Amino acid sequence: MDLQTPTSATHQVRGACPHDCPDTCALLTTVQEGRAIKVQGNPEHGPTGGVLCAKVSHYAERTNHPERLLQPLRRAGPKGSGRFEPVSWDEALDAIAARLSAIAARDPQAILPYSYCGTMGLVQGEAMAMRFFHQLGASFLDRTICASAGAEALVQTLGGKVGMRVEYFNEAKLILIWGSNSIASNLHFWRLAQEAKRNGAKLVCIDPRRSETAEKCHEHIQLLPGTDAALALAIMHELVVHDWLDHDYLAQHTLGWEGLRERALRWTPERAAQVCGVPAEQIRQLARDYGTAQPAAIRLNYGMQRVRGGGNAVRAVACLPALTGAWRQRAGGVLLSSSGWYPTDRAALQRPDLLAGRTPRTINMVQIGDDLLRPASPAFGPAIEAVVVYNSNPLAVAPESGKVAQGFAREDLFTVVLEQFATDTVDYADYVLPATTQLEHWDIHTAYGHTDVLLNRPAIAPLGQARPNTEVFRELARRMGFTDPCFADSDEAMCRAAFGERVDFKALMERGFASLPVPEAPFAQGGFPTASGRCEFFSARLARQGLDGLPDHVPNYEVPGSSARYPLAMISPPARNFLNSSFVNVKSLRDIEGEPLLELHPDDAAARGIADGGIVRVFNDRGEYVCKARVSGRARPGVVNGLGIWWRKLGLAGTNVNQLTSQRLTDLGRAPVFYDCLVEVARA
Ligand SMILES: Nc1nc2c(c(=O)[nH]1)N[C@H]1C(S)=C(S)[C@@H](COP(=O)(O)OP(=O)(O)OC[C@H]3O[C@@H](n4cnc5c(=O)[nH]c(N)nc54)[C@H](O)[C@@H]3O)O[C@H]1N2
Ligand SMILES: Nc1nc2c(c(=O)[nH]1)N[C@H]1C(S)=C(S)[C@@H](COP(=O)(O)OP(=O)(O)OC[C@H]3O[C@@H](n4cnc5c(=O)[nH]c(N)nc54)[C@H](O)[C@@H]3O)O[C@H]1N2
Ligand code: SF4
Ligand SMILES: [Mo]
Repeated sequence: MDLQTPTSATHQVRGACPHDCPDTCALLTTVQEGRAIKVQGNPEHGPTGGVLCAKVSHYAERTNHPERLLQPLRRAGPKGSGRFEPVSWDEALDAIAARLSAIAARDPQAILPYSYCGTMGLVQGEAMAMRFFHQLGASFLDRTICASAGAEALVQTLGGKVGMRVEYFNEAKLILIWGSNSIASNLHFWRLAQEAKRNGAKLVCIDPRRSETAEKCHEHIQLLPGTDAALALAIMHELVVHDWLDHDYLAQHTLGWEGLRERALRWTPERAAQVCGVPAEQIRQLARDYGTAQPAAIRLNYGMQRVRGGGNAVRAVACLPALTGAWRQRAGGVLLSSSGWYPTDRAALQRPDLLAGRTPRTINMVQIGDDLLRPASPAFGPAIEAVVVYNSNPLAVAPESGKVAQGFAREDLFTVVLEQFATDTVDYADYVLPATTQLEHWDIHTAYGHTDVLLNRPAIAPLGQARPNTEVFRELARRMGFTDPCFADSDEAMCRAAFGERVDFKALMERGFASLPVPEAPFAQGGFPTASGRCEFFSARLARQGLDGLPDHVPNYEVPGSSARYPLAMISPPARNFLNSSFVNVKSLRDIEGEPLLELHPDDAAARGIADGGIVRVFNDRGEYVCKARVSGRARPGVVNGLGIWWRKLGLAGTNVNQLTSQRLTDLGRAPVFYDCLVEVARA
């Protein structure tokens, strides 16, 4: 039976998980009389294996949620109050088009799109939206909030966001799980790691937090945040001293070995132990394991690059497999992201030619707090007068949210938010436009944790008056007199255009997914997509920018233990049952998480008279956050874990963990430093 044809009261529709997660699962949605009643994993899709995480198993609950936004709204109270009145689509779109046109007549750069990965779909993400903002000449948004430090590091070292194929991790004999809570955020990799474990592999987790994943590995290296490059260099030190090197691979396929070797020799395990806050003997053992196990695989993840030196840290770790020649085997090497393998036709989707020679200024999404408060100046350009938010919740997710809230509270700022739910950001909108969910629209997806393309067909009609993002930008384009035929493209046509002939669209229509032809062991014989074709330990491009050409340990801005006023380092990794700030409003998932929590080590709690379950104030010069203390072995001494990302309005005192984080940027990639943050904690 063709799954797509409704032949009975219930039928199933193939789709793709839209969330910002490496696994990009293939979905099967069961529809009964036009209503989505169940979302499951597609068993035919290898990487999904028929299994979804707890969050998306609740996707039908999310879609049918009684609090879905189902009609356009206009502000009817002060900014931030969340008071609105319903309006028709025509009224809302006419008013928005008129206001944006008026601003654009003065300077379109005063208009800013603000979007991230609420959906990872190429079509509901940056396709019609980008066409619209390109034609308008709006400010560019530097989309750096998650991964750009690590991405830039990979590009400078391996030549792209490429690495091992995930499906071979189960054959490794050693797996380093580095800056990743895989059970929470990369579940389908964790299944492969467990298979490797059953086959005798050793699993080592490198993480300041005793995460759900760390406690299930053979070894946990509980280093201080922001010290990974020191650890990687000390591993290299041991590889050199014990000659656990693949000299042939080094000679043929790497660049800059002499310099890196010299630098590594300065990082004895004792020196790294001081910096990382772990025993030197543990570092020696880690290096011995890495130098002698075959094949040895590293699952690097983005948790370790949210600090000042995050780019250098990823560069240092990404060098390791070339020292030992681990790349020679398909179960050896490193994987941070696979997104660079995709032959996506971004120009066809986003149409940068519509800029017609203009080069608008760029606003970094990480510094939206400061930039919304910045007046016009020759260096900055015009003050930001309008923000169009879609696929993102900046009030909750951007750093230093006190300033973000102050910026969005500006009476003279015009804010439009396309959303599925009344998030913290929606509360500050002038107009709220109800958006469809993944079950209600077309899309096409790449992944960053495997190498398949997935198609998402709508399973049900849009609920209420909800519309896909694409439809909103089509309608605004029409009202603003944009006549290029691309503004009439349908969503299905854009799905086809995303890869052109390079991916078999017929297979996508029939099965829902198609695999890219990526080699099993892509760098077994070198062939890195760098300028030199080698793994670049030394990057001439970075050196030309005046940066260190070799990876090094770059200490945090806020070094753990360096401040008497703020003696604790705070990291804020995701809570397992939320996805960034999505799902916080799904009651069944919120009930599992309970309340906003701060995990503290028993010694740090005792020193402050804090009991498990007590309410605490977490604070620094940027602000204050009130939450419940969880005194537990998940935290190491000197480091507290503020699990994210709660909605501010569902927190105990109207803020969340980002009230404390800073707007500073990483060494590479202009990314945020969420996990480079000193605080003090006291009983509330
Ligand atoms: N359940 C769930 N899954 C998710 C998400 C979610 O919010 N919830 N978010 C999705 C998104 S957008 C992303 S980018 C990924 C994020 O997932 P990951 O890329 O895995 O990154 P994080 O979850 O930020 O951090 C992973 C681990 O790194 C640790 N860590 C923090 N600082 C350091 C450090 O300095 N060094 C080292 N070695 N480790 C450190 C944290 O304690 C955490 O356990 O997950 C995606 N999947
Ligand atoms: N302290 C701290 N802060 C962090 C992080 C951290 O680890 N710690 N993680 C950071 C990371 S890795 C990331 S990626 C960012 C994530 O930041 P965001 O990308 O903003 O992610 P979400 O919080 O999930 O918000 C996405 C919003 O998009 C909406 N949405 C989903 N699909 C659609 C759609 O089709 N149309 C429209 N219009 N809206 C849609 C959802 O309802 C949701 O409210 O947060 C960052 N912030
Ligand atoms: S594991 Fe990731 S990709 Fe799969 S359903 Fe959950 S959030 Fe989506
Ligand atoms: Mo992310």
